[in-house]
Amino acid sequence: MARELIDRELLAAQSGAARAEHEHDLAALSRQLARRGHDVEALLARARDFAVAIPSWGVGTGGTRFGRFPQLGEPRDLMEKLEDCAVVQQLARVTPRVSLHVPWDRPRDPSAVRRDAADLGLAFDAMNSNTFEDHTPGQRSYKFGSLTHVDAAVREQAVALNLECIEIGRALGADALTVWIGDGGNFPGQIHLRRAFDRYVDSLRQIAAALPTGWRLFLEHKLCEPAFYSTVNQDWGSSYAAASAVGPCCSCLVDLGHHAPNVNIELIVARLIQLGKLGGFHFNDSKYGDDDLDSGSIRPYQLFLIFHELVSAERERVAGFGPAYLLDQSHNVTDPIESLLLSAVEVQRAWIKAWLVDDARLADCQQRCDALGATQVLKEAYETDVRPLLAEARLRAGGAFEPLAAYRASGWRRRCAERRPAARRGTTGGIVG
Ligand SMILES: [Mn+2]
Repeated sequence: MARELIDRELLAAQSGAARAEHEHDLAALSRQLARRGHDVEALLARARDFAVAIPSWGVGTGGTRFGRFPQLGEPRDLMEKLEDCAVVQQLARVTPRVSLHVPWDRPRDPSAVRRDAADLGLAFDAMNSNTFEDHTPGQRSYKFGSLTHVDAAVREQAVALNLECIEIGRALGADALTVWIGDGGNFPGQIHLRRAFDRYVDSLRQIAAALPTGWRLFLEHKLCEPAFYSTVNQDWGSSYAAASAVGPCCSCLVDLGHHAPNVNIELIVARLIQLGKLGGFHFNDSKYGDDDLDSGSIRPYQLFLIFHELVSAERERVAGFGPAYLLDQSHNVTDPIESLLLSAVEVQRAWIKAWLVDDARLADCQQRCDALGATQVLKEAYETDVRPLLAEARLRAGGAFEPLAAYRASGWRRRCAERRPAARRGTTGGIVG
């Protein structure tokens, strides 16, 4: 039984007060879904089985290059970050795993961290290597690249950090490594576009060779930033080419904020599924670029359409399909726990709604070239209010009826402000790939 940081009595009081209305709403939704051929118990099982990981950097206040506005009670070290992750998991019951970023969170004793996390009901998701900034004085600089640097010694150092991530991840019980590099050029001619990509693949092969059996290597592409003229892995095509060259253990990770405005991301998702190279997701939302806004805060329909592709692959039991899900957001003006609670539920909502799509009717509309009929099938699923279903799934799992309200009532942040008085060091968070 996991150690719970929020008082159970508080959750029980909240759900108790709402019980009668909730049961009424759930019964109405069940009847509506039954008319459409859906079994609520089966959907509750889907909701229960869905999980999205939390990044260790996500519980600290983020920022931009203009500044950061830390809040009271921020986590100051890995253990405190795990506590905040555990609060999110206790209330929303969608986020049982944490993804670590090295060296921002380099556990001195990974086995002890694993035990502490398990005590809080948490396990570990994909490891993330950071070779997009310099962290150790005296080390070779990543200013002009890491895995693709022209200097072999810099590449070796960057590969070595990834191998360290794998070792830490083994001890933590993780089974994947995500590689995002900031490598690229700020000027035409600065880097040799083809040679840099060759060096990227070569370095990745060295990392892949060190992967334990069953581990996966995810490549994260990004259109631009920090290199603003060209990036080595800039799009899903480059990512696919690199993953294919590295081998079966390697696949592509889609971060929703890493595309040009108006790009059809669900189409990219479909292509990568088709090609057997969809490894995972970094969920967030964006208006202009890599904004790292909260998932579903601006374009919830896009999120649903992406999940429609994912659920479609799941229904068809596409071989080897099993993407890893992570929230990758920067919480600049909110309490990160509040953002993570709402975002986790938002992603779970998109997942459940995608299961409401009437696949047979959609296929029939497509066959008859009925464009409006087809799009209405999707809208019908998307417009279904599944809040009672998600609340029921949370309640059955021991979570909160309304996670945000429960969190605010718990006074967790206020207590943290007392228990975590002065930051020993700047909490890491903010701009991540
Ligand atoms: Mn990302």
